[in-house]
Amino acid sequence: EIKGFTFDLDGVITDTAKFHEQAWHDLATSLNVPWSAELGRQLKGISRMDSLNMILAEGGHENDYTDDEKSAFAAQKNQHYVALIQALTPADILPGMTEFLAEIKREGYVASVASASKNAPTILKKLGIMADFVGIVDPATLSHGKPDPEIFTKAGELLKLQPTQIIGLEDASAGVQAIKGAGQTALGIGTAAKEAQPNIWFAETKEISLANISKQMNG
Ligand code: B16
Ligand code: MG
Repeated sequence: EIKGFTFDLDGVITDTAKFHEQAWHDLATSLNVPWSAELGRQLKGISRMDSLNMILAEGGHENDYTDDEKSAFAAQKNQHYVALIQALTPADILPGMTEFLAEIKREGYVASVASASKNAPTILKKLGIMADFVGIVDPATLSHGKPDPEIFTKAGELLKLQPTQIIGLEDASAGVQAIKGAGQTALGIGTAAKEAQPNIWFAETKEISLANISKQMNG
């Protein structure tokens, strides 16, 4: 029996991808790396350092910078990103998710956050939904990023539930793989998530409700 939910943040609760993309695009341009929409898509759900390494590789610069220089580039991108997310308000919660969070709270389910973003607490505060979660996994404590199950396993531990009692929500293929690896039921959102064959799938966040989830779980 399902008793809780583990939530990815970017692409599930709010669309911060556009801000990540803007900040990475600017950094790439300053490093003479050509930007493409495809590169922007590939960075979704990927950790900060892995994202930087992908951008450098795209420009053939994988061996051109020291670790210190790379840290400085990542910090520069983050500074820009943090400035952009200051404008977030509760109106930036994706369609249907305010209602879904209220519904699960009303029905007695617990929720936690499994986001690779070190800025997750800032974002949740700006969206006004911090109190809807019993905890947020600190990505600084992780040894492996998604698709490794570690982040969803930790998010499940915060709920004090068994994996079989949990549904994980994700928009990225690597994230769906991570949920399945943690032994939780995977709820995928959008075309990218579909690739990893989630147990439950919705095209858009506005379709997510307890009733629509039960329909898919019971065939
Ligand atoms: P930060 P998620 C991920 O969030 C983003 O999708 C990804 O683009 C970003 O690089 C990563 O967080 C790290 O974020 O630089 O803010 O620590 O989808 O796991 O909620
Ligand atoms: Mg995501």
